[in-house]
Amino acid sequence: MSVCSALLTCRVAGGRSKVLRGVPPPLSHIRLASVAEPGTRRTVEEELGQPAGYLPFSGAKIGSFFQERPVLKNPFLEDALLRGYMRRHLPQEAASSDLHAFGERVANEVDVWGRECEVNPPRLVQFDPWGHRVDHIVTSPAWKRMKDLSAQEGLVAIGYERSFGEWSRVYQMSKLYIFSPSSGLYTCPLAMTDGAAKVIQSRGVSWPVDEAYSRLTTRQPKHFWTSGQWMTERQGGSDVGSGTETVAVPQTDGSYKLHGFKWFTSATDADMTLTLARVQDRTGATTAGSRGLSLFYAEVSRDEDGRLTGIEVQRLKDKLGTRQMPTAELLLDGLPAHRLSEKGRGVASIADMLTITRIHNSISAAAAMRRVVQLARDYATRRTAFGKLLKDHPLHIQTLARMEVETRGAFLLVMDVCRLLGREESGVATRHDAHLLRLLTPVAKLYTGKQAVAVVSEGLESFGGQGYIEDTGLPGLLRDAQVLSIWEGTTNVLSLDVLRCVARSSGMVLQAYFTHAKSLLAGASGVSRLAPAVKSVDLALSQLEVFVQVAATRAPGYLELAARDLAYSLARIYTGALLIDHACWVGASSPDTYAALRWCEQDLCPVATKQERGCYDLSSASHDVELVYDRPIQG
Ligand code: UCC
Repeated sequence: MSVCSALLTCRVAGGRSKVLRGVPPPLSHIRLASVAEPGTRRTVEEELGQPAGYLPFSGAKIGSFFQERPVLKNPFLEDALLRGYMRRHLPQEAASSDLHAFGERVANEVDVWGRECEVNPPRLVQFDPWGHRVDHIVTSPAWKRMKDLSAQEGLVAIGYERSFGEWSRVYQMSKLYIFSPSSGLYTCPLAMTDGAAKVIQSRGVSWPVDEAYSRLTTRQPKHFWTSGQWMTERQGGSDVGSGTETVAVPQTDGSYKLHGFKWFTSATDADMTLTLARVQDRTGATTAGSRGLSLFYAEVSRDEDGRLTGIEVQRLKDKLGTRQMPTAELLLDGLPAHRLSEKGRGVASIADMLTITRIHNSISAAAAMRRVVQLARDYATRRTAFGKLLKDHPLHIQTLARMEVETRGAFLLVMDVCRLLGREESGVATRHDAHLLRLLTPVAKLYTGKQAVAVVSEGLESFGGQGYIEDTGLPGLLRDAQVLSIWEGTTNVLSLDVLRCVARSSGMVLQAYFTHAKSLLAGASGVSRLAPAVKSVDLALSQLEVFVQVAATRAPGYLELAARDLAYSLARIYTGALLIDHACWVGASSPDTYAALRWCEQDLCPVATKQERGCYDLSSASHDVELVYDRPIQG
């Protein structure tokens, strides 16, 4: 018997062999049994002196080949565009060495926690063994570790410390970009925490929110708080002006008690929340619509019996994805709260939070694309099909390259929004920057949210059937991506928000857009390798200008029908200009140029193309209705 055989089996009484449990079968030995050509080598059975056809329950019998898994490497080191962008805009050693170290931590430590959050989702314990209501949301140890890590790494704090001046937001969001796909969705509470800190800072850090502000922005894990953002009620989360039923009953000390039902509250294990409610007057009456809404601050606390103060957790939501994170239905039954806004200014006051959470959403979308591309390209160096590695199949690499172009575009678009946010917060923003930030925030959110689903879905396909197998962790990427186009404003709601900000600014946001997009092309004049891309963006900008002029003369319904295509056009053209600008940078690489050229090959201005085809005429709207409600002909 060979040494290998001796390791694999041992003789027991009666002359039978048994496989030793827990001993990994040596590959060379198994191959001998399974692939040896007849007559050339002896089988295991022959070596052991067993009759031919003997079938032990052996690991050898499930075959010897196993597909190699994709390996997550340091997501900072692996990302050529992120590193180039940082070298160009934030070359300080302190920033890049922190990103390098954090990338190492994400790959080697945090990613496993993220997976633990997925397989060990939160659960609700409503009653203690003696029947008392406790409403404990039990989360995994990994979820709790994410909270400590977030404080230590300054994932919210960096935005408020502003150590890198106007580039602080870019730095903070770069860390979140590296973290997001491994975070077990902890980026969701961080988004709302950041949004709450921003609202408090904008309104002035004073009682009753001064302590909250310091806790939201601390690096001390023991002091760190997260915040919720409870906006969605049973009637829906888009039209909050008419959908909010929660009332705020004034108390004699100037505070309020909230009564209502919040239908979708994410990261419900938060320490505090910002929420909207209608202040009751002395007769108990409230004002309807947006003008009746005010913004409130409430802490989530427990009384000495362990009961939540003024809150009952009705149930946890059973969601398609984001299962790592508790999302609950809450009955507010006298929740103590403080009004933060003037009466009736709730929506306008929470808008700062919406800006921040929408930017976080866009970062998570770009990060999801980046992660699936990183894993897919690693896998392509390991998996063989039709006689060669996937990376040597040009069609496979073409597919990955298309995903890469989308990912690069998303990254540059989102980072430009972060750049504008950083400028605004450090006091160097011009009016033009402020207009651009207002316009591009919904544009980036809606565009990247949609593209994330498409790119991650394509990414799963590049793993073949394994991309569809739950415990590879890959399907979770797609489930989690799907929410990015839904929460924080759906694609259509944000498209209408784009129209609204154009109207409210009397077109100034568009003026800023055209001026800045053209200035991004300036560096490329005379750069022949980029000429086709520059020509496409130039043409698309002219088409967009014509569209805007024509649309301004039409009835409002015309613009509403065009809203989504307009938002897509704004995203594609601006992203094309950003890719061109980046490719002109002295440190740019030839893939940067190639990505710009490829991006600009698509229809950059679909709103003009569809306008030409009459897609927004009123007759189109009625044809759409007929088509959607087409019924079989009777008889
Ligand atoms: O369900 C949810 C999920 C929670 C989980 C969060 C996790 C996030 C993690 C992401 C990272 C992984 S949250 C709820 C989702 N719902 C929304 O996002 C709301 C969607 N709907 C809208 O955005 C609508 O456009 C509304 C609600 C804002 C429309 O309401 P109104 O009342 O019709 O608003 P108006 O009249 O357009 O605007 C009222 C005021 C105006 O200011 P004033 O009065 O000074 O003129 C607007 O300029 O608010 C201002 N305003 C804004 N300002 C409205 N929207 C904005 C904005 N986006 N930016 C700046």
